[in-house]
Amino acid sequence: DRTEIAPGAVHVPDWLDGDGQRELLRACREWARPPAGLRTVRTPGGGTMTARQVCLGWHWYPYAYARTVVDGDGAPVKPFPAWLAELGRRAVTDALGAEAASGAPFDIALINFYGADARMGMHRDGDEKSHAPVVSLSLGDSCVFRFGNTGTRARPYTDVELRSGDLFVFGGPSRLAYHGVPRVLPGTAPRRLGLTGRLNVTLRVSGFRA
Ligand code: MD3
Ligand code: FE
Repeated sequence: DRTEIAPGAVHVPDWLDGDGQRELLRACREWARPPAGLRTVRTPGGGTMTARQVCLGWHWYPYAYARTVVDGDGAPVKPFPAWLAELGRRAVTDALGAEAASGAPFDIALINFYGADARMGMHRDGDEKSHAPVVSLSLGDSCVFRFGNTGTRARPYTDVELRSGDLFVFGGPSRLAYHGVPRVLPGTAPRRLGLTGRLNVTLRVSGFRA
């Protein structure tokens, strides 16, 4: 089951089965531990993001990448594991086909944790040098995901409910589209998963030199 909500933007509900979700959650819990663990992101304007984040491979801070947690404990960013690159390649193959998955391997993961009141405002992801597709995997509570336009932050939007286990891939003309998470739907996580709140794992290709 695969729905293209815009050119290059493909939603695959229930892509990860229960065991796959539990495995990824277990890994996220390890990555969240210090050093270089889960942190609150502060924006240059003095705001704080309500979703907390941990990075693998390259450390994102508003609005650039570094190899150390320059806006936190200063530790080296955690390594990006080979199995996660393989998972990402399978995801792109299933959503967009083998050709779209044939480029440089994924080398960045940004993992966002959303409590019941967390949101993410409309933004574009333009800090990577590569325009390769971005993979998004959702765990725990469902959310309303808002997909907009490339040229403007404004309407029209397409709102999609993302549930635990769902895959979304953003490639081609959708790679630089505005998007956000206007709300989390508390209490909607699968009981068996044992997660309160929502986790989103995005996999990206940096295009940076190692
Ligand atoms: C469309 N994350 O990490 S995932 C982000 O649920 C981010 O945590 C949201 O936006 C989240 O930057 C949305 C869906 C997503 C991720 C990356 C994209 C959509 C995207 C990059 C380009 C276009
Ligand atoms: Fe984003």
